[in-house]
Order: sequence, then C-alpha cells, then structure tokens
Amino acid sequence: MKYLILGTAGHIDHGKTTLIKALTGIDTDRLIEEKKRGISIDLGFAHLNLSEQITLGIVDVPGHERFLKNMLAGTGGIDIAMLVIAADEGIMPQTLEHLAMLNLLGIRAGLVALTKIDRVEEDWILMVEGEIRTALSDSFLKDAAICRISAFTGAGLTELKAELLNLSRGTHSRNEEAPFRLWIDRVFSAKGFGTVVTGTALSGKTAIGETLLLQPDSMPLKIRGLESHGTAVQTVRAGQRAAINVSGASIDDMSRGKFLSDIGRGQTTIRWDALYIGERSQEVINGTRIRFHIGTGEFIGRAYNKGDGLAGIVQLIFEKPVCGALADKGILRRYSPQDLLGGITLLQPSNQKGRRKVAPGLFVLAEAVRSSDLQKTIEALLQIYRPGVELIELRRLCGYINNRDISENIEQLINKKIIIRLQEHCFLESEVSALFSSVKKTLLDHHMRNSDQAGYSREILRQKLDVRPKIFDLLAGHWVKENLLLQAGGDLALSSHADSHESWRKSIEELAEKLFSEPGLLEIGSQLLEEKIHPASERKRIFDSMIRVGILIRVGEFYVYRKTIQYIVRLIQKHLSQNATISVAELRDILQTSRRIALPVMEYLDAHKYTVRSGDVRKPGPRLEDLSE
Ligand SMILES: Nc1nc2c(ncn2[C@@H]2O[C@H](COP(=O)(O)OP(=O)(O)OP(=O)(O)O)[C@@H](O)[C@H]2O)c(=O)[nH]1
Ligand SMILES: [Mg+2]
Repeated sequence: MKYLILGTAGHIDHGKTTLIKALTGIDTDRLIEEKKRGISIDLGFAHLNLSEQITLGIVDVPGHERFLKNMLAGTGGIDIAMLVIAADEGIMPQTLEHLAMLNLLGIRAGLVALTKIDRVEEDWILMVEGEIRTALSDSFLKDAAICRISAFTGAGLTELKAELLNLSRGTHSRNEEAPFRLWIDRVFSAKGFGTVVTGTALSGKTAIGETLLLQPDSMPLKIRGLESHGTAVQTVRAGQRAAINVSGASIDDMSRGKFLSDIGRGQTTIRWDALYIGERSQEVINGTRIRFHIGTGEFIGRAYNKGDGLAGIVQLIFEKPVCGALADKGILRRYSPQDLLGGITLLQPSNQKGRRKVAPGLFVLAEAVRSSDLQKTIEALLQIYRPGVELIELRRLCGYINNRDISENIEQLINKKIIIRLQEHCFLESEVSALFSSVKKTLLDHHMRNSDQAGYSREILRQKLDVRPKIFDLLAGHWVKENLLLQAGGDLALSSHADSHESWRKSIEELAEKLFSEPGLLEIGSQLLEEKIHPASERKRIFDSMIRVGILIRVGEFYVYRKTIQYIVRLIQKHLSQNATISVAELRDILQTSRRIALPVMEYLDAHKYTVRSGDVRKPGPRLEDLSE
C-alpha cells in the first residue's frame, strides 16, 4: 500500500473544508468554535482510499491569516498540495501566501481545485483560470491541473479524484527505510489509555512496543498502542497519519513543535546555520526578529546573514533549543508584522558563538543539500567536523537518511579514495594526508636536531596536531600500519629515521670507545668531558644522549663508561674465584684508585646484584655468573 498525504491550502472561505467533506464524507472542522463561526481554526484530518493501492491521508488547514501558524503546522508533512480557489473570488492574499509557502517548503506535486463554480458563469471561470495560470507560472504548480468543482452540485468531483489518483501514482512515497519521525500535531488524553499524540509519519516506520525519543527533550517513550485513521494497527509507516498512545510521558510533556523520533537522530541547539531561500536576505536578515516554522512548531529567534550574505547562508539564534536535522525545511516569517521572509533549509548547529564567518565545509554542505547529493554531504560533514567522525555520529549528522544508504555511500567514497575508515571513524583522505604532512614536518625537524633520540613523544605530537586522544591513536596506528611511522618505545618516529638513528648510535658508540676506553679511566666527570668533547656547544647533547642510551652509567656522583663496568665486573669475578669475599679496600687496590671512587662502585655492584654485602665485605651476587660481554 502506498501512503501519501494531501494537504489543502487557500484563502479563507474558499471551500477547503466543504470540498474535503464532499470527497470523504468527513467533516474536518471538529471544534465548536469552528462550527459556530463557520471557519476553520485548527488542522482537520480525513482520509480517502483512492484505489486498492493508494491511501491518502488528508490535512485540512485554516485559511484565515491569523491561523497561519496552524496552517504551517499541517503543511510540513504533505506530499500533494490542493490549492483551493473559489471561482467567484479568484486569487486572494492567502492564495498567494500559501502558494509561496508550499513552494518554499519544496512541495513538488499538486493541483488547483477551483470551487464554487455553481456561483459563476463560464466566461468568468475562463477569466479566473487565466488569472490563476499567471499566478502559478513561477511555482511548482505551473503545469498543474485546474479542476472545476462544485461541492454543492457534486460537479467535477469524479474528475478531481481521477486527477488525485494520477498525481499519487506519479509521487514517490516517503522513505520507509529511513529513521522514523513524526511531528506532534495533536495531544489528548484518552480514557483508559493515557497520553495520545497524533501526527504524520514523515519517514520510517514504527510499531507497538518500540521506544522513540521525544525531541527536543530526548525523553524515551514506549509505544503502547497505534491507530491510523481510527483503526487500530500494529505498525505505522511513512506517509501515514498516526495516533500514538505512549507510556512514559504525561500530556503536559507533549505539544506541537515536538516530535517523536527513532533514537540516534536529530540535533538540538539554539544556534543553527541554515540555507536561506528567498530574495529578502540583504534587506531583512540582519538580526531581524523572526518566527521559524518547522514541522508543527513555531520558534522565535533572530536571523543573521553569515559571510557576505550572498551565499544565502544564515545563522538562526533561537530563544529555546530547536531540535532539527540536516535538510529540514521550514518557513521564516518576520516576528511582527508577520510577513513571509523566505524558506529555510537547516544545515548544522553553528560551531561558535556569534561567529559570522562561514567555514568552507558549510558552503560545500549547502551545495550538497541543494542537489540532494549524499556523497557530497558526507564529504562536507567530514570537512566541517574534522578530522574524524564516528560512524554513529555521522549518521546523526546526515539527518533522516537510512543507514544502508549512508553505508553504501561511505563504501563508494572509500573506493574512490576520498575517505578512509579507521575502525568506527571516518576521515577525509585529504585530511589524513594533511595531518600526516604536519606530523612529518614536526618529526623531520625533530629527527634532524635530535638524531640521538629514537622518536618523538606521542603526547606532544598529539597536542601539536590538536586532535583528541582517540583520533590520534587511530591515525598513529594507521600510519604505523602504512609503514610511514614506527613505534620507538613509547615514542613515534618517521620510518626513514630508523636508519639514521642506527648510524648515529653506532657513531656515538665509536666516539665513546675512543674517548673512554683508556685503561684505568674510571671516573667520568665534567672536567673530563670538557677536555674530551668538542665543540662545547655539542657537549651537553652528546653527554645526555650517551647517558640515555646507556653508554655512560651513573655511579654515585660520577659516571662510568659501560665497558669499564664490565671490565670491573670481570676483575671482581677473578678475585672472587680465588677469594671468598671482597672488601672495599681490596677493590680499591685492584682498581688502583681511591676509596672515594671504590665505595660508590662497590655500592653500584651491590645494587645490580653482582655482589652481595655481608657485614663489611661482599660475596658473589647472583648476576656475577651470567656476565656475557
Ligand atoms: N455555492 C457554493 N458554496 C460553497 C461551495 N463550497 C463551499 N461553499 C461555501 O463556502 C463557505 C466556506 O466554505 P468552507 O469549506 O468552510 O471554506 P474553507 O476554505 O474551509 O474556509 P476556512 O477553513 O475558514 O479557510 C461555506 O459557507 C460553504 O457552504 C461550493 O462549491 N458552492
Ligand atoms: Mg475550512
């Protein structure tokens, strides 16, 4: 079954409600006030089975200027518009205003119902039809059928139904695979059931027992019961009217302007960047107080041009948080007087307070949304939310698009080498390259100055890149896997650095051998270094790195060359093979040195378990045997 929503539009008293009653037998004026005054005040609902395969949900709107807010609450979710024009009056102000709004909301299908033809002559009808054609010439209805009707005589009703069937066949139904969303248009309490809300399912499907989020409150609600056009159902689908009995919320939690949604979609903020559609951008959008109509809601705020205003990007700052999603369309009216300012397509929450500059990604996003290009949209989002976005978040940023479409487009972008996926995160390939260039620059510089160091601190590198730890780990892991970087202990180095670091290490070993392998040289102190290492500017660096790589070993207050330690150990080994113990005095004699030096050496040997202290003397320690070099 195909489900579509037909919405009426048109000037007050032009016969919208009467026509719906003639078509469906349902009187959509429910309120006592409406009956008394003979005008529609609020939305009315009906339905019509056009064929075995097509059911139309119908939203009848009030034409009175004062109830435009209600009209817009009903028009947000329609697939086909029926612009009702009374033949006797012809085009009137709200005819044009409603037409402009339908146009701005991006509605594509519709027809004109020329009502009350029983009141006028044929010549008059022809004249009015001419007038209508002219008025429609710039709109989505420029080629639409004009159906002549009298709800009183029943003339034209058959032709009208045929035209509705024709239009419905040519109109795509809404996406059932997309996440579910329903803007609340009515709230009431049903005896024995509790809270019930009604609305039009804009996308997706939902069923009894499922949990939805009430937005913008992010309040989880469970579906206890479902009805569509008065019939109990298990499931409702995109394009269907639905009454939803929820548990978890009271009637006071619910109102027009809120919506029910699948979890994981919708973004809530008071600052939205948006695309403005209309001609009044320069003129009016400069802090202008506005009313923004989206879904069934009206939100008060101010609108500002972003950038030079020419690109049509505006920032809307609301008095209360607004939950919306990418590509959501709405209508902008001046706060007072309430004239129509234009149309709005939501892009993303503004990234910074009061920032008027437009990030390049936002232009790309605006263009992608204009052309409904999902791949471009994903690219633009990754550009805006750089450097990487988790898949689950990317889905939210894409709005009410089904997961499979998003995944397929990501796959294609991966194949085209435009994006790369690292675990659950997506990155623009260009972004990853740019980040690597910056890493490479930092590391090259560092390696050149510090060939003695195997790598560079991960944490400092991360801070330089200014990315979150999780993102950095993913990127670093990727670069290591691609053999661009290598892990050097806890540090990172360019792969190319490994060789130069190795040759540096060799050269420093050779230098140490040359400087310190003199027999009898035990104590390496600053004076010795001054004598031996030149130029002076290099002295500290060489000394530090010799300590770092273990060529020089700290013993008490001075340093000893590693090979000298090994030499000492061998002397002790020899001594202890002939004696049971060794004393500090004996060591001093063996090394032909002073007690000042022999004592810390002895203590070093104790600490490293070559010897074990026993009273005033030392016995062989566990490591004395396994001396290899
Ligand atoms: N003669 C004649 N009168 C009609 C016809 N259709 C509607 N009317 C009358 O026009 C008046 C307004 O009709 P409604 O259906 O309430 O008009 P509406 O467009 O719903 O008005 P609002 O909802 O207030 O904007 C009523 O008195 C109807 O009886 C028609 O085809 N012929
Ligand atoms: Mg009416």
